[in-house]
Amino acid sequence: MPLIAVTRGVSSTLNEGQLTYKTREPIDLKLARQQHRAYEEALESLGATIVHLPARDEFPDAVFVEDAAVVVDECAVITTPGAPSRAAEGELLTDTLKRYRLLQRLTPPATLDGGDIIQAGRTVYVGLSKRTNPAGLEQLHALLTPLGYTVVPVAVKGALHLKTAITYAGRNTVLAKPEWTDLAAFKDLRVLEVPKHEPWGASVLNVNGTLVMPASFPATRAVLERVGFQCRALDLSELQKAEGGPTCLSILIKT
Ligand code: CIR
Repeated sequence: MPLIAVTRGVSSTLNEGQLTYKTREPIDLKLARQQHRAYEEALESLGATIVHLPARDEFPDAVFVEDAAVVVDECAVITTPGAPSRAAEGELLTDTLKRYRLLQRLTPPATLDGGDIIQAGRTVYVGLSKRTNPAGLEQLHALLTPLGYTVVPVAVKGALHLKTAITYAGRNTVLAKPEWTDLAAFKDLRVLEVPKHEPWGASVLNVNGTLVMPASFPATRAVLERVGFQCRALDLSELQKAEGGPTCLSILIKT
């Protein structure tokens, strides 16, 4: 099925972005841009068509485009990301997303980051985190349940987003850092655990059956490959310094 990947260029202000769990380290912008381009090329080689939006320097974190919208088959929900510096990022996506989907919007007091959303078939898991509040959960629930989705709230403990703690790898399997979430919500799925020394390894992105993941987690890659997943490891060091990972750099849209 044709797949669009919406991305956004790296802001020259990325060094001023939000940090919650990581200590600030200088980000090499030139390298960050090379890594971002290599990410786009990897998605292209896996069959996605890249829709690249220009960097917006007034939004340091806007390269992490996933947080500003949630796209399902029937609609695109423009979110209000939970960090005040990011709250208006959803509006930057409306012109692009309306080409592919009916648009819906969350309204105050809802805040929700796309990084807190996991979709596994018709089930949508919503992480309650520092970024996604109960009003965000309620509004997403009100939009998606009439469309036939089951919306499941999940606690996020000690991680920025649900997708920092757990992602859906495909084939009824999730990859998790168990301490950072409540695995009871995923009891119907097979759970693979990241090795203890790679706590940030749980975030992988399934693109047409291949898992795009950071090269810095080789032991996690081995866990995935042992059970038959195809992996594509990328150097994302500079984007990881900004607390980003492979999922947050794109919005995938089936067309
Ligand atoms: C932030 O704190 O919002 C950014 N520095 C990182 C966002 C990463 N987003 C994601 O994993 N979905």
